[in-house]
Amino acid sequence: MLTRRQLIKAGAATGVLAAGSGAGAYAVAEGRTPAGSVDDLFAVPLRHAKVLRPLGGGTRGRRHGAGYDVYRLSPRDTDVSLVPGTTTRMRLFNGEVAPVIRATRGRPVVIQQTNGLEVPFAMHLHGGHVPAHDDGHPDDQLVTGAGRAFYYPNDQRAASLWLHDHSLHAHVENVYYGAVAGYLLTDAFEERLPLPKGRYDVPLYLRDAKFDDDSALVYDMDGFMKRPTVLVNGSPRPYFEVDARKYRIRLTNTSNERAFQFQLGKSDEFTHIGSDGGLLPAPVAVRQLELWPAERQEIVIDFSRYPVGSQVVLSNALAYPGEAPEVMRFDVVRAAEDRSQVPERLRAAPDLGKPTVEREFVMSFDPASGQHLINGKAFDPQRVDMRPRRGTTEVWTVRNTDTKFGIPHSMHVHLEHFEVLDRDGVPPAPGEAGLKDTVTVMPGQSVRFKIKFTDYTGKFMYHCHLLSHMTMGMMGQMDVGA
Ligand SMILES: [Cu+2]
Repeated sequence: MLTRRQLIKAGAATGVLAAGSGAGAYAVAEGRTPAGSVDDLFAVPLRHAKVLRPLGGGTRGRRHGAGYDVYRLSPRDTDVSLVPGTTTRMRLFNGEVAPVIRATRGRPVVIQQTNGLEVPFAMHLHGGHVPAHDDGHPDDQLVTGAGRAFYYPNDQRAASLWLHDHSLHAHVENVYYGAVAGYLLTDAFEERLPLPKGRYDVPLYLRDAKFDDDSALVYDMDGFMKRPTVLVNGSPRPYFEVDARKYRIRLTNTSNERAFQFQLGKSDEFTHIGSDGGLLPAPVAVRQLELWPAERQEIVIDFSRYPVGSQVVLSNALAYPGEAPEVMRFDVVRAAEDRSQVPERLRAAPDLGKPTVEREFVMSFDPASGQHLINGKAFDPQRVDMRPRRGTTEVWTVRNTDTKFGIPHSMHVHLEHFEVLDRDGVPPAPGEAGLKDTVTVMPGQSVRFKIKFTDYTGKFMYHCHLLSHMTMGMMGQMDVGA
């Protein structure tokens, strides 16, 4: 158990902006032999996220029962070799680093799960529009050895969703030790677009990590600036051999607190096509792109602009001082045909209706208690913080008042995606014009968004997705009524 003193320290230490010394951020790498280290650059090939097949084998999409697919997805302790010659114990779904379910709108998915971990587990489909019973309420935990089924209707727009633990006390460590999976939902609208598909549609699950000299993952709640290794699908700063053509790359940040600001090559241009809630209204040419914890950004990189033999580095402009900024390297190895295109129009945002309710959420750190609070309160599973009504559109204002400690926060809302209206009164940039489910709010900033409650009633969470803030209280509970 944490002492009160440790709690205060942990809370105070979570200021990403307040940090700056970077002391020791890369120190764990020093004194190691370069061979077989997680800190070697571009020494290992990118692991490709394993696409799971429905139970019963056979081809993907095989029908089971009344038109739904059944998967088995169970977390368990697994020893994996992230770099040759080393072993790391992780908590992984089906023993795989970030396995992926590919689902189609209109065809539900049932997931059967047994908790093979020694700690509780409560799986949440991040970005999913699902009944409360299947949403992974923090109290809805599977104890060790227990099992259940989750039902995901897949009645929502195509989007890159992901699965992670949401259990009341174990989620931070369960996510840190690797219990995440991808959930890529497509639909007929998206399938008709000429975007890169098949093996040119590549999900990348990014996170930071700290390893000890024996390649074991080390979790230190205070140590968010001391996780210098970046893993992409579990590969430490890998290289990825690509064809000289366009790729759709789906970026998901599964880190606890790490922010990325991606840059490609020498500030080369790439195309931003989607975010949390799926495709943007229109593609945006960018030279940098931020990705905060739990967010997704989808991009198209056209590698035909580079001669075969080129090596193009994706780097993080928000790396802490002393850290290697490199995230991964694309090696352009062969010419290739490319009939894919990025259309000028992608997907218009839906009309979320006229708002009739306004709410305000003040995100703040309390140095006295070491807790992170929403509207002055730490999470209490016995308390319902608000009762939105189904069919109602609301405007939420999220204010981050943590200027003193310089702590960024985010707001993630379960159940519904939302539309960002403005940041400090300024309309969102084109890259934020699509639907979102997680929005970052910098110290002193206010973000307003519009959200409509549809379909499902019951208890759902909203919280900061810097996971150690959430575990230190920055979460609330809404009970959506009919
Ligand atoms: Cu926060």
